[in-house]
Amino acid sequence: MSVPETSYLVALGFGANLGDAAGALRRAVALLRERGLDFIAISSLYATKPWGVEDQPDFVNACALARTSLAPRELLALTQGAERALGRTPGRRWGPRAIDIDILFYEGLDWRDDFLVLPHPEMTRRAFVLHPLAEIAPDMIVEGVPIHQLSQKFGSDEVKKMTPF
Ligand code: PH2
Ligand code: MG
Ligand code: MG
Repeated sequence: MSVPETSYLVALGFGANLGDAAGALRRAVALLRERGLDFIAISSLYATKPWGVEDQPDFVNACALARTSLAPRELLALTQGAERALGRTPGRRWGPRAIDIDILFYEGLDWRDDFLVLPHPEMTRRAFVLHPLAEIAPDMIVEGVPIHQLSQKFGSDEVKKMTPF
């Protein structure tokens, strides 16, 4: 008989703005699932205006909730391996990308090292994260405030819901 492993709730953010961006997000979820991540909820796809560097194509974004028994750095290795497998190449900060998979939140954890900061330090400033996440985790609390409340600070003009995932 085996003892069940403890698992933790995590939130992931997905984005892409090169080539078939919607397809890249779907392939990313399929690959992470194949590699053992247990998805609980996935938001709609959203068409979003580029943030940070504005002179680039619009993005497709989505967020997901999953359960994992991986430690944070192991989860980061998983997401970065999936990015590479899906054709992500090094590029400029906030610039165009074939796929981006960010760990936004890890249950019960405030974490900071040279490679990973949790919760994601920019997530509360990004409508392209807050709108999709509010769809699947409105009551999740980050920096003391529920996601649905944080998302209301932003109009929906730069973030348009497209289709179910
Ligand atoms: N990702 C970035 C920089 N800017 N803008 C949007 N709309 N969506 C993104 O996913 C995004 C961005 C760097 O990760
Ligand atoms: Mg990112
Ligand atoms: Mg990233």
